[in-house]
Amino acid sequence: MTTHHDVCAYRRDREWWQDAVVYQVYPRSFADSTGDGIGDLPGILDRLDYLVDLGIDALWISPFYTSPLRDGGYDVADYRDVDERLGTLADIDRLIAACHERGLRIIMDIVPNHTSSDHRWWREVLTSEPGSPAWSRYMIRPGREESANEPPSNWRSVFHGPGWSRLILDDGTTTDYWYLHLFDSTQPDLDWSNPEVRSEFRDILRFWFDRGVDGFRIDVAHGLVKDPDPPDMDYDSMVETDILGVAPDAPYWDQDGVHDIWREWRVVADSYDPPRILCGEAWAPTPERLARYQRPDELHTSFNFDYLAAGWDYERMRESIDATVANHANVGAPPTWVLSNHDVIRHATRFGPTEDGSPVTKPTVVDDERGRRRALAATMFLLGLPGSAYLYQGEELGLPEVFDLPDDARQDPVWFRSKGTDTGRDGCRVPLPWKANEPSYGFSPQGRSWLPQPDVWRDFAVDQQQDDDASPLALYRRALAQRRSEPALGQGPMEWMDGAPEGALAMRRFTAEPGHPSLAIVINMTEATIHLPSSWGTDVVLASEGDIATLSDDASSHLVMGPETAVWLRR
Ligand code: TEU
Repeated sequence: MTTHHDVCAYRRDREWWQDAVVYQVYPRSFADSTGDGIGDLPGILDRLDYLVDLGIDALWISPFYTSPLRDGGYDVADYRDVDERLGTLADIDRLIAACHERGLRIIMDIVPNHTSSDHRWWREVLTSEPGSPAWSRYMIRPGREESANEPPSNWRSVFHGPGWSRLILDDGTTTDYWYLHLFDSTQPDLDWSNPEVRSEFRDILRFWFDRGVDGFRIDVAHGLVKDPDPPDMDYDSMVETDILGVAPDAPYWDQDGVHDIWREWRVVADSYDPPRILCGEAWAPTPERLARYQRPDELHTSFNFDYLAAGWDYERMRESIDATVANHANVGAPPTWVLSNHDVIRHATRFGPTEDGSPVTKPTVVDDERGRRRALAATMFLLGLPGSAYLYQGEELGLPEVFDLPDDARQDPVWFRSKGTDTGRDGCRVPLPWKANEPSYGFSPQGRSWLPQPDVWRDFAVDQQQDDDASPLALYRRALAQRRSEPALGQGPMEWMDGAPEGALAMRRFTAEPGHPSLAIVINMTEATIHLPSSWGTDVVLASEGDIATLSDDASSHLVMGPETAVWLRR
C-alpha cells in the first residue's frame, strides 16, 4: 500500500529548523581545554571546524550553567552563568559568535522542571517558613500519617527510589513537609502554578536570546505541571512502556497544563528577529500527544522518542514513521528523528543482536559489528526522512556503549539511587576520542578524562577515520552533504514504495516542484541479500557500509542489497 504523506504543506516557506541536522554536544565529554579532564566551552570552540566539516546545521549544547554537576549539569544553580569548570560567559559569547560566523546555529539546553538544591531559591527555602513565598516556588506538600512521617503520595523518582524527601531546614528542623524530586533529591521540582516561576523563566530565555542564542532544547517539557494534590498511583497495574518508563499515565507527565507554558514561551521566542526556536524533550505517551507540543503557537519541534524506542524493528519503525508524519502534518509541524542522546544506550550497541533477541538494556552478548552496521543503515534511513534530524556526539564515529566502566568511576545519580542495580547512563557519556596515540585520545591536554576511556577508543578516534572513505565518519559526512544538496529531502512529501522486497522499508522522497529527481530511500532490515525491482534503477547516491551491488543481465539491471544496509537511489 502506498501511503502518501503530504508533509510539504509547511515547507513552502522553509525555516532552517524545519529540516536542520542538529548535533548534540554533551559538553563534559566533548573536548577539554584546561586539562582538568572535564570538557568545556573552549574545547568546543577549538573543534568547531570539525563540526562544520561534518556538515551539521546547528549545535545543541547540553547544560553548562553553574551547577554541582550531580546530574551532569541538569541540576542548575544559576541559570545566568557558566560553571567555572565548563567556561565563562565570555566563552559562550565567543562560541555563539564563532558559530554564527560559520553559518551554524547554536541551541542551548534549559532545565525548567527543577533547580539544583544549590540554587538560591532552594537555599531560601531552607531558611523560610511553611507558606512563605520561598516555599511556594517548589512542590512542597505536607506529609501524611502520624507526625507527617509518610510522604504526600507514593510517587517514584525516574532515577529509582521515592519521589519525595522530607524537608529539613538549615537549622536542622525536620518539618512536617516533603518536597518533590522526580529525579535526584538534589533536583527539587519547581511549582509551575506559581506566576513568579513562570516570569523568572521568561526572563532567563530573554537573557540568553539577547546574547544571540538561536533557541532552546527544553528539558522534561512533558513534566512541568503536576496534579496539585498528588494522588497515589497504582504503579503495579501500569504496563511498562519504552516511553515514560512505568508511569505512562502519571499525574505528573504530559498534563494538559504544560501547553499554556509553551504558548507563553513561544510569544517570547517570536518576539525576536529572527524568531528563536524551541525544541521540547517531551516524552509523550503517543505520537498524537507528542504532536500537541508542536501546535503553531507552541514549540517548533520535539524529540521523537517513539521512533527512538522502535529500535531495529521493521513493523515498529514503519508504524512510528506513519504515526509521526501524519500527526505532525495535522498540526503543520516538521517531524524530528533521533536515535541516540546522552540518556540512552548508543544505537550502535542498542541495535546489536542479542542471544535471545531481547532488547539491549545491559551488558548482553551483542555482535558489535552488526550493531554498528545496523546503526549506520538506520541513520542513513533517518536522514532521508522528512523533517529535522538530531545526532548525538560520537555517533558519527560509530562509538559503542561502554558497559564495563569501573563502578567507582560511575557518576550518574541513577547508579547511586538504584544502589548499583542500574548502571545508568555514563556508558553513553564517555569522553570522545580525537587522536589515537595521545593521552585520553586527545580529549584533554593533560591526558585526563572524567570517565575512563576504553582501549578500543583508539580505533574509533577521529584521526583514524578522517582520511578513511570507508569509515563511519566519512559516511556521515557524505550523507549530510548529500542531504543538504537534495531538494527532495526536507522539502517534500514522502510515500512508501510498492514492490519493496520483504523486510525492506522503501520510501520515495520528491519535491512538489517539477524538475527535481526523486530519491528512493531503502533499508534492508533482514539478514539476507535482497534484490530491488529493476524499475527502481541503480543510480546509487549514498550507501551505508556493507554489500551493495548492481546485477545486470541482457535485459536489465537491478540493485542487490546486502544484509542490514541502506541506500539512497536517484530516480
Ligand atoms: O531527561 C529526563 C527525562 O525526561 C527522561 O528521563 C524521561 O523522563 C524518562 O527517561 C522516562 O522514562 C532529562 C535529561 O535528558 C536527563 O539527562 C536528566 O537527567 C533529566 O532530564 C533531569 O533533568
